[in-house]
Amino acid sequence: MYCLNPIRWCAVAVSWGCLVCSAQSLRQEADHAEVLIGTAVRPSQLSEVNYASTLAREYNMIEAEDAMKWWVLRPDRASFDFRQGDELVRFAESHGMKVRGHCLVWGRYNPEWLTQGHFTTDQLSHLLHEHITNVMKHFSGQVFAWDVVNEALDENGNVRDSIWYNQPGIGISAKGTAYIEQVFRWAHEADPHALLFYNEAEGEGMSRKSDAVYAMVKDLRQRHVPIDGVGLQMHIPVDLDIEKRATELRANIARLTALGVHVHITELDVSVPIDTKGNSQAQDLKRQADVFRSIVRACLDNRGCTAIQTWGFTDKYSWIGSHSHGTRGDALPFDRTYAPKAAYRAILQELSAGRGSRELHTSP
Ligand code: 9MR
Repeated sequence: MYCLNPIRWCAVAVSWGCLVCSAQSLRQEADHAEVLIGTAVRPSQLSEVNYASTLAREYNMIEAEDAMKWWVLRPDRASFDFRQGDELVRFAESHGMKVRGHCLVWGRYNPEWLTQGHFTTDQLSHLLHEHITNVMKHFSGQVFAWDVVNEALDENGNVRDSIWYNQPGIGISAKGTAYIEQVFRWAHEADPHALLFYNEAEGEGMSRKSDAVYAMVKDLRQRHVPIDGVGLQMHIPVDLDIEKRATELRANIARLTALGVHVHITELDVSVPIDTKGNSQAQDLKRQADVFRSIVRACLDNRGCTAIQTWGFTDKYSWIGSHSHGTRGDALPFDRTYAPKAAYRAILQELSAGRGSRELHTSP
């Protein structure tokens, strides 16, 4: 009963005598289901008509894929360059979208002047406090939620070595997660209205890493450290046991939300193998749709899971191609010509089925 273009879906359904005729876009269904549906965005693509129109039609939330990271915001020690971030905020405001901020503290992809600067712990502490304060104040009232800390734990659940933790760190390296606690406190001071998230990779199911995230968030909440949510990234390959993954994801979402924090699915993509001609297989894309369906359903079934975001939306632009040296890709809901894929239709159906009594906890 679907036609490929969701805009035309209603008209086709009516002409076929369909009585249930409502879904036109992901964002319309997400609004009804009271969940945020988002995507990472690259400001350089906003001038492309298909990119901008698909984005505005389908999503009610965007996040800067890179535009709010240190390496873009901080060309040197003295300057802040907010131009790309501001462009995203303007786009969001003119299309009634929310903006997630990503990310204030990450041990990787920092500018060379910072990593090679031989700063002391006192200097690093000052630099990080200043960065968090200036960036959050700049986007205050525009960015409703921030990934304050990104990927701070390793696969065993230990705190990763990093410039902020112990190389040389901001001065509290012997105390495990104490530096994470400190930056959440600074973030809350800078913008008391923003929701503050810890964002982690490969810790979506049940594992030593997700156990450590859970234990850390539990400890922080018990001591009233201002943390409001956990971001589950979900960069996953299609070839996995869907049932097992979904069951574990549900269990992890359940234990995290029981602590009183939001869960956002923050960076979902489901990569499939790509052949030497750059093509993927139909059966993989069908299976990919089932994976998207199971994840969206797992989120919607828990009202503390308040946002579902993919890491990009068109297979034309994704980090996976270069990361996998062309061996994997096609991981997103729209193909390279912006046609909706089976994955899109699976998400749309689940959002449509998820309409109901969910609450939004996304102020301001
Ligand atoms: O997709 C992002 C890519 O364009 C950047 O080069 C890279 C380094 O900044 O970051 C990628 O996004 C990452 C995200 O910020 C954190 N989780 C993993 C994402 C994919 O690597």
